[in-house]
Amino acid sequence: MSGKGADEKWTRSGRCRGETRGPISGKMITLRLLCGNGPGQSQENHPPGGRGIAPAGSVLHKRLKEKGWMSDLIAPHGGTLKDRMVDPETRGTLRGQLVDWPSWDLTARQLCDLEMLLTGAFSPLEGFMGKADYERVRDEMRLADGTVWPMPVTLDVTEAFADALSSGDRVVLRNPEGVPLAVLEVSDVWRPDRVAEAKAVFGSDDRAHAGVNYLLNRAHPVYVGGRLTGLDLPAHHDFNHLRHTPGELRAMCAERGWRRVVAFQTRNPMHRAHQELTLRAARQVEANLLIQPVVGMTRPGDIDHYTRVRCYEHLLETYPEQTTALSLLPLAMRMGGPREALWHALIRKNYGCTHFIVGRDHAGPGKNSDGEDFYGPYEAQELVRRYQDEIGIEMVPFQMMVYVEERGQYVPVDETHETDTVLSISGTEFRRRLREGVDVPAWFSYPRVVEELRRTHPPRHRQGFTVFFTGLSGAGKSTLANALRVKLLEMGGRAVTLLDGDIVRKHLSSELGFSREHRDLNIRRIGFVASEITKNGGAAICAPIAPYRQTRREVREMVEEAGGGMIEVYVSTPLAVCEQRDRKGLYAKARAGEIKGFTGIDDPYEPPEDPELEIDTAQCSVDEACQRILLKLEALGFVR
Ligand code: PPS
Repeated sequence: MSGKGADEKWTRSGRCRGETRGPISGKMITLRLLCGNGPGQSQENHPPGGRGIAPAGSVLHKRLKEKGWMSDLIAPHGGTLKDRMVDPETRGTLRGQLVDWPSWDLTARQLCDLEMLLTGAFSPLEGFMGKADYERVRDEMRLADGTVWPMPVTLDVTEAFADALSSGDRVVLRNPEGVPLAVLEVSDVWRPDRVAEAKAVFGSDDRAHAGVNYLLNRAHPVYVGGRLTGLDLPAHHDFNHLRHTPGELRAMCAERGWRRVVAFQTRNPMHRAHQELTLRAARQVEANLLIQPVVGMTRPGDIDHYTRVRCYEHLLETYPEQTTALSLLPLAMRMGGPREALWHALIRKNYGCTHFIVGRDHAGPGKNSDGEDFYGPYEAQELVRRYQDEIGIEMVPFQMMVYVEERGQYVPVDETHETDTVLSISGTEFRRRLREGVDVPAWFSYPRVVEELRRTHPPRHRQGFTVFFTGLSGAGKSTLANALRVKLLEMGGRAVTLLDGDIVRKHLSSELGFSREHRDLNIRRIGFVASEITKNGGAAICAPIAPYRQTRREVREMVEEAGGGMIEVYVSTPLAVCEQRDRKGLYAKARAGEIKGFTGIDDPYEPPEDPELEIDTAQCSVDEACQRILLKLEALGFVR
């Protein structure tokens, strides 16, 4: 097979070469037969775009129909699987036409949503929501036609892009490399009230909630709705043998004779408790088990999906071979608790599952700014229970699983007795053990899973970190940053990079000025470089003014997402002292009006609200300040 995009995927994944079994994969889903590439079958059976399976009219489709396999499966949400990929001929025509159409480069989150839309995983949606669907989903958890749907799926764009659009226009949606993936026929363009959306959908406008934070701080301000025509699915180059469209998974169920399938959703590594829970659930409802972890976007700070999938593959060895399968879900989670649980159930229905496990605190976003949980631990179960008859997928509710020492067994917490010795290790405690290289008991996990996690998540003293100084010009940031750099080099063990304000402006941001927009861009660049250094185990020391709280927060997110630590040091030397020092003579010029928009004089500086350290260089020496930073790094485990 030749050609680009999704067609290639079949070749790359090896699925059409008739070999899907990986090293551990007695249990991997075998699609060999279903790809129509076995003896006597031609590749003409392949669907457009290459990933759907058994297109209408194909030999395979006929075979499945004759045997009544497809009809035995649970119906997709809304009745029909909305595969939005076009046939090769239409695709060729569209590719020739779209060159002059407006074009939008999709964000990481939009790419995930697009894939879910194009494959039918979001059936009955046929595109990004229009205003009527959006408003009813937000307010009543239903599409405009009354179908249950709890989560907005919207395409957010910039004001500038939206200004040039009107209803009926066709927009080309591209991946970050510029490859056209789909065409959107614009039905609506509107400015949503994003705070109202956050309150209605997430029950809060607190930015400590990852979904709220994305909506209010990262999403663009205008929504564009419309039907999609799919040209190519987003390309994946990882774990292709474990990625399936709803059509492929349905065909697999049909092929294997799976009628009752219980799905398990996760964004975390799985340990013994999860294994016990999923097996119990499958036995309880006498169903086959589909482990379907999310590999799109999860909560910032989660363990990366590459590591997790290797762990799942190890774990799969512990399940009965004939009855369990692993498949990856390219969903971008919103961490929306109850609404998200209901959404997950609908999605699993589209993949052919009849049952869905909802545990404690499903898709929970953690604690709010006051340290309280956003949702009750079993609120998600309550919501799914309310809708399960209407949506037709059955929930398998589960309590938290704990280990009872005397019985040498995991049981749901409500089945323990007062005299039992109950053992459990929380996610936080497990991460601490990884971070500090502390032993993980055998009752908690499997040695190969822990080993895998330790490989990519070494203890803190071997991880990278970023020390981010912020403060007024002349506050002493560069002096401290230089001294810290030398101290760290003296200690050894890590590559150290200094990203000083002036140096960055000379090499990385030489074209930028000091408007808010340019300052933000400058800081994001620094954040990007620092996160790359951190990811690779180095120490990045940044020393820009970075006057805006939100941009500094973005840097923290980037660094933490890269799997390292961020230490924000507020150099709080008062303006009067900085001005008196005036080493570069810039304050004098700013006061004289020769420089406009000078931080602290006629431009704002927003002090950090919760920095790891605050240092006033008028009150402490350089050595003293360095010691405080090193002690902080030591307390956090980054140096020892
Ligand atoms: S920012 O806001 O973080 O992008 O600024 P930064 O890149 O750190 O600024 C680097 C140095 O530019 C000098 N400078 C100014 N600072 C603030 N406001 C205005 N308008 C301005 N014009 C020039 C200033 O000396 C900064 O260096 P430091 O090391 O902070 O003194």
